[in-house]
Amino acid sequence: MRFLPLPLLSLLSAALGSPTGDALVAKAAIEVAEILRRASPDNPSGSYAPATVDCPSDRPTIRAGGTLSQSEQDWLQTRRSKTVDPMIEFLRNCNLTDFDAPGYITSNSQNFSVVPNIGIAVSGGGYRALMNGAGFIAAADSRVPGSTDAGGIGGLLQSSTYLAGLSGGGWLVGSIFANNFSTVVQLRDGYQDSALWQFSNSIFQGPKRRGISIVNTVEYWDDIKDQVDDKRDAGYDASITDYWGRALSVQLINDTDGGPAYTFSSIADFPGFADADTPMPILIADERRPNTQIISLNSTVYEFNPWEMGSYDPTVFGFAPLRYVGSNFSAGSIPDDGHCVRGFDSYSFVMGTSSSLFNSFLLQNLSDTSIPSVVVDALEAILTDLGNDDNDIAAWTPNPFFHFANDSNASADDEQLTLVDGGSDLQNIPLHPLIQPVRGLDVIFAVDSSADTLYHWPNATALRATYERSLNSIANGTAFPRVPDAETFINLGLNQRPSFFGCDASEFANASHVPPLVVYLANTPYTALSNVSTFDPSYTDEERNAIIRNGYNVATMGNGTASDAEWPACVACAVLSRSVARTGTDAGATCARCFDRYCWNGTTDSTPVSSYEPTPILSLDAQSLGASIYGGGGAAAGLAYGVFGLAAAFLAL
Ligand SMILES: *[C@@H]1O[C@H](CO)[C@@H](O)[C@H](O)[C@H]1NC(C)=O
Ligand SMILES: *[C@@H]1O[C@H](CO)[C@@H](O)[C@H](O)[C@H]1NC(C)=O
Ligand SMILES: *[C@@H]1O[C@H](CO)[C@@H](O)[C@H](O)[C@H]1NC(C)=O
Ligand SMILES: *[C@@H]1O[C@H](CO)[C@@H](O)[C@H](O)[C@H]1NC(C)=O
Ligand SMILES: *[C@@H]1O[C@H](CO)[C@@H](O)[C@H](O)[C@H]1NC(C)=O
Ligand SMILES: *[C@@H]1O[C@H](CO)[C@@H](O)[C@H](O)[C@H]1NC(C)=O
Ligand SMILES: *[C@@H]1O[C@H](CO)[C@@H](O)[C@H](O)[C@H]1NC(C)=O
Ligand SMILES: *[C@@H]1O[C@H](CO)[C@@H](O)[C@H](O)[C@H]1NC(C)=O
Ligand SMILES: *[C@@H]1O[C@H](CO)[C@@H](O)[C@H](O)[C@H]1NC(C)=O
Ligand SMILES: *[C@@H]1O[C@H](CO)[C@@H](O)[C@H](O)[C@H]1NC(C)=O
Ligand SMILES: CC(=O)N[C@H]1CO[C@H](CO)[C@@H](O)[C@@H]1O
Ligand SMILES: CC(=O)N[C@H]1CO[C@H](CO)[C@@H](O)[C@@H]1O
Repeated sequence: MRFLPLPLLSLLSAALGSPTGDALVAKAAIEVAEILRRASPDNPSGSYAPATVDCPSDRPTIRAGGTLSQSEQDWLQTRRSKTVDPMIEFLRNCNLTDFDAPGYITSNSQNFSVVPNIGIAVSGGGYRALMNGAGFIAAADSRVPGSTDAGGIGGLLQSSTYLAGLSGGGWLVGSIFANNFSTVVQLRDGYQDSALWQFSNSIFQGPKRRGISIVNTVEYWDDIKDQVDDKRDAGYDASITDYWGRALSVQLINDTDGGPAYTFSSIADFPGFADADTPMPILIADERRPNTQIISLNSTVYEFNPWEMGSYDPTVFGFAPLRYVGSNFSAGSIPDDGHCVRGFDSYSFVMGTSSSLFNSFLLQNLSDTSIPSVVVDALEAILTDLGNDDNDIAAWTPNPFFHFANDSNASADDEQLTLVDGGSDLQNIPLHPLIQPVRGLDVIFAVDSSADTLYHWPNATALRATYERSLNSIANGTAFPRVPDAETFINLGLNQRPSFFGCDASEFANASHVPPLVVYLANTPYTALSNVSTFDPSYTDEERNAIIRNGYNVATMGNGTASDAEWPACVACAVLSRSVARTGTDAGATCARCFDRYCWNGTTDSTPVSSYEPTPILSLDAQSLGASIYGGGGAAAGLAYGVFGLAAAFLAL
C-alpha cells in the first residue's frame, strides 16, 4: 500500500512511452509525502536507480558558498519562531531560580539575535554512537515520558534549530528523519514484524523477518545486489558504499526492503520538516581523492542537508541542489542540451557515504558463508578497480562540482567526486556545519561516542581536530574554542562529566566572529559499559536498551542524581550564555556557579595516562553488558575513525 503511487506512476509513464515528467513526479512526491508524513520514496524510478527527467524551467545550478541557501533562509524564519515557545517551556522547567529566563525570551521573542540558536551534533562510532547518541536525543525530547521530570532536559530538542550527525550518528539522525521524526522510544521499540532498530541479527545476516515472511541471508543479499544493479544498469558507477548503505537501511528505514527509492532530498517535502516543526538535519562526509590521505587541516568537508550538498570550505565553496545531483553539471550548470537526473541522492547512499569507513567492515564479513557468491564477486570487482586502500570511497559520479571553482577545487577536472566517512579527518563530531558564521549558532551540544582510547572511550580527539583546523587557512573564517590535550581531558575528568568550552567570549576578541559555546558530553559509564567496539555488529535488545539508557544518563547526569541536581539549570545557562553576553544581561548567580563547575578554565594536567578505565558512576543495569565487553572488540580496539589508512589496516587484520 505504501508504494502504491510510484509503481502506478512508473506504469503510467511506461504506457505513455515518455520520460517521466517532472511536474508529475513532483505531484506524486507531494502526494506520497502527504500520505507518509516523512522522508519518502520519491525517486521517480520507484527503485534505487537514478532516473532521467525533464529539467524544471528554472534549471538547477551550483551556487557559491558565501551565504545560506534561500531555502534554508526561508525555513529558518519559521523554525526560529517555532523554537520560541518550546524554549520558554524548556527554560521554565530548568528551574533557573535567580534569573527569569522565560521572561527574557518572551520579551525578545521577535528578535532572533536574542533568541538562542541551538545545534546538536552527534558523533560517529558505529552502533555505539547510534545508541549513545539516541540516549541524548531521548533525554532532550519533551515527547519522551519522564524527560521533563526532575533532573530532565526534555524540550532541548524542540528548542533546537539544527541536528547534525556523521557516520553512526548519521544513522541516528537519518533514521529519525526517515521515520516521521519518531521519538527514540518509538524507534527503539519498533513495531511488530519490523526490522527497525533490531540489531540482534547483524547487518551481515539480515533481518529475522520481513513483514510476515521469514527472510534468509541469501535472499536479503540478493535483493541488495538487485537494487545496486538497478543503479548500474541505469548507467551509474556503484561503490561498496551502495551495498553498505542498502544493508543499513533495512535496519534504519521502516519500509519494505529499507525503502530503496527513498531520497535524502525528500526530507524537504516531509511536512514535519517543511513546516519547521523539527530541527534541520545535516549529515557530513569528507572528500578524499583516491590514493591520498586527509587530516582536518586539508580535508574538504561536505554537508548533506534536505536541499543541498556541498561545502563551505574555501576549496570547493559551493553547493549543488541535492534533488538534481546525478545530472551532468559542468562549470556550475547543466548544458542546454543536457537532461536532469533525480533519485541519485538515495537516502541510503547519503547515510552510507557518511559512514563509508564501514565498507571495510562489510568486506571483513564477506567470509560469512551465507553471503551469496554473486555479491562477493560484485564487491571484489569493485575492489579490483579501486584497490584496497580506497575501498572506503563513495563515488559521487558525475561530480556535481566538475569544472567548478577551478582554481581551488582539487577535483575540478575529475568526473568523479570521491567522498568518505565524515570522521576520516578525525573531526568525528559534526561541528563543521554548526560553526559556520553564516549559521550564527550560539551553542552546540556535542555528543561524543568516539573510540579514542584503548577501551573505546572518547578523549576529545574530535574537538582538537576541529580546534586545530580553526587556526588554519582552511577554516575560512570559522572560529572554535580552545580545548586542551587528551591527558588533561582524562586527568581533570572533562570526559567523565559535561564540560563547556568557549565560555568566556573575550577569548575571541581577535577572531572574525564569536563561535558557539560548546557543551561537550562524552560517552562515559553511568549505568552500562557503553564502550562497545565500533565494529561490534550485533546487540541484544537488552544491550541496546542499556546503552541508550546510559546515553540518557550521560545527558542528564543520571537525572541529577549523580552529584548535580542543578544540571538542568546549567544546561539553560549554556543555552543563554551568548545571548545574555550580547544583550549585556546578568544571568544571575546560579549561572555563575554553573560556569565555575562546567567551564574549562584553561587549567591543564598533561601527566601521562597509563590506562583510562573509568568506573561506572551509578550502579550498572542488570541487563548491562557482560564483562567481556570491557576492552572487548579485540583487534579493532583503538582503531577509532580517521586513523590514516584505517581501511587498509583493517583489511590487514
Ligand atoms: C507522523 O507524525 C505526526 C506528528 O506526530 C502524526 O500526526 C502522524 O500521524 C504521523 N504519521 C505517520 C504516518 O505515522
Ligand atoms: C532518568 O529518567 C529516565 C526517564 O524517566 C529513566 O529512563 C532513567 O532510568 C533515569 N535514570 C536514572 C539513573 O534513574
Ligand atoms: C524544577 O523544580 C520543581 C519544583 O521543585 C520540580 O518539580 C521539577 O521537577 C524541577 N525540574 C527539573 C527539570 O529538575
Ligand atoms: C513503521 O511502519 C509501520 C507500518 O507502516 C507503522 O505502523 C509504524 O508506526 C512505523 N513505525 C515507526 C517508528 O515509524
Ligand atoms: C594532508 O596532510 C597529510 C599530513 O600532512 C598528508 O599526509 C596528506 O598527503 C595531505 N593530503 C592532501 C590531500 O593534501
Ligand atoms: C551524462 O554524461 C555521461 C557521460 O558523458 C552520459 O553517458 C550520460 O548520458 C549523461 N547523462 C545525462 C542525464 O545527460
Ligand atoms: C574550468 O576549467 C574548464 C577547462 O579547464 C573550463 O572549461 C571551465 O569553463 C572552467 N570553469 C570556469 C567556471 O571558469
Ligand atoms: C587519545 O586518542 C587518540 C586517538 O584519537 C589516541 O591516539 C591517544 O593515545 C589518546 N590519548 C589518551 C591519553 O588517551
Ligand atoms: C535585537 O536585539 C539586539 C541585541 O539586544 C539589539 O541590538 C537590536 O536592536 C534588537 N533588534 C530589534 C529589532 O529590536
Ligand atoms: C580551574 O579548574 C581547576 C579544576 O579543573 C581548579 O582546580 C582551579 O582552581 C580552577 N582555577 C580557577 C582560577 O578557577
Ligand atoms: C571569511 C572567509 O575567509 N571567506 C572566504 C571563504 O572562501 C571563499 C572561497 O575561497 C572566499 O571567497 C571567502 O572570502
Ligand atoms: C558476522 C561476522 O562475520 N562478523 C564479523 C565482522 O567483522 C568484524 C571485524 O572483523 C568481526 O569482529 C565480526 O565477528
